[in-house]
Amino acid sequence: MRIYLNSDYAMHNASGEMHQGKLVDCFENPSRLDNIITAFKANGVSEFNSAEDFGMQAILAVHDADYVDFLQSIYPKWRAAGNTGDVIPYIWPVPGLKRAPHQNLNAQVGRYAFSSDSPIMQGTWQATYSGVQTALSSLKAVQQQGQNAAFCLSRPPGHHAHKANYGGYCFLNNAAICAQAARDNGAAKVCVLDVDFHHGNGTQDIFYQRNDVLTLSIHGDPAHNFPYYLGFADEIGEGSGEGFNLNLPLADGTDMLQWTQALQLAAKKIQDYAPDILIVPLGVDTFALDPISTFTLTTEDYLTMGALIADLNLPCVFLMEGGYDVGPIGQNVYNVLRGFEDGAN
Ligand code: OKP
Ligand code: ZN
Repeated sequence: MRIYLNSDYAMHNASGEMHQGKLVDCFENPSRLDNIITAFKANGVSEFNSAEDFGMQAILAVHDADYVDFLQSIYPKWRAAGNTGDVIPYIWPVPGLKRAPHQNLNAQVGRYAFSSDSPIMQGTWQATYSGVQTALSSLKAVQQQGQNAAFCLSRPPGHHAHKANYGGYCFLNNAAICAQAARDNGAAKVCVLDVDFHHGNGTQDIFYQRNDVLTLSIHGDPAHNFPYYLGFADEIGEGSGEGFNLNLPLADGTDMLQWTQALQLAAKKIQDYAPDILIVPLGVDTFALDPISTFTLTTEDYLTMGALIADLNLPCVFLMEGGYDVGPIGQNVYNVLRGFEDGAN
C-alpha cells in the first residue's frame, strides 16, 4: 500500500492540555509518528512518499474562509498582543453571551474553539496544512493513479474539526476534505467509516444534511467519552441526509468481538449504499492500553480490523487519526494495513 508521510508532522508541538484538572503534556505529540515510523521500518516498510501541494481550494470547499484565515493568522497576532504562550481559549460564546462577531483575540479564540485541549503554536498551521496535502495525495493515489489503497501518515488529526470550529486536537478535517475532494473529482458516492475510538463529530456535522457522503462512526459511547455532545445512535442525518449517518456507540470495555459486531452493521450499511470510494479515519486509540480511551483491543486484533475493512472490497484511503503514545501504537497501525493487504489478496 502506498504511504504518504506529512513531512511537517513535528511542526505542531504544543505546550500542554488540561486533563483531569491539571495541565499535562499533550497526548497528541510528534513522538506518536516517530514511533509509527520506527515500527513501520522494523516491519520492512521504508518508502514514505511526500505530498504534492494542491493549494487551498479543497480546504475552502469544506471549511469557512474566516475560520481558515483565523487558523492561519492567529498565532502571530496572539503573540504580538503580548501573550507569552500558545493560543488557548478561556471564554466561549455559549447561548446568552451573544455579542459576536468580536475582534478581541480571546473572544475570537473562544468563537472558533470548542474545547480547550488543542493549543495553537508557531507551527500548527504549517503542520495542519501539510497534513491536508498529504491526505489529498493519498486520495489522488487511489482515485486517479489506480492504487487500491493508500495510507496518509500525518498529525495533527482531523475528524473532530467542524467547518468553522477546532477541538479534540483537530484543526482541519482531513477526512471531510478528502470526501469532498473525491466528490469534486467525480465520485458520485463517498463513504467515511471512522474507526477511531472517538466519535467523528466534525465529519458527521459537515455532511449531516447530505446523501452523497455516507458517514459512519464506531466509537466509545459519548455518554461517557469525548466529544460528549454528539455521537449518539439516534443521530441519523437530517433533510436529504436522513438515513446517511450511522453512529455505533459502544460501551466502555468493548473488546474485538463486540467491535466486530458493530463493524458488521456498518458493513451492511456500506454495502447497501455501494460507494465509489471509502475513506477510513483510522485511530488506534481503541487499544487496551490507550491512556485516554476505554476499549480493550489487542495488537493482534488490528490484523482482523484491517481484514474486515478489506472485505468491504472498496478502494480505500486510510487517514491517521488518534492513538496515543504507548508502546505498540506503531505496530497496531501497521497491523491494520497488513491485515487489509492480506485480506485484499
Ligand atoms: C482526538 B482523536 C482532556 C482530553 C480531551 C479529547 C480527545 C481527543 C481525541 N485532556 N481530549 O479522536 O483521537
Ligand atoms: Zn480518538
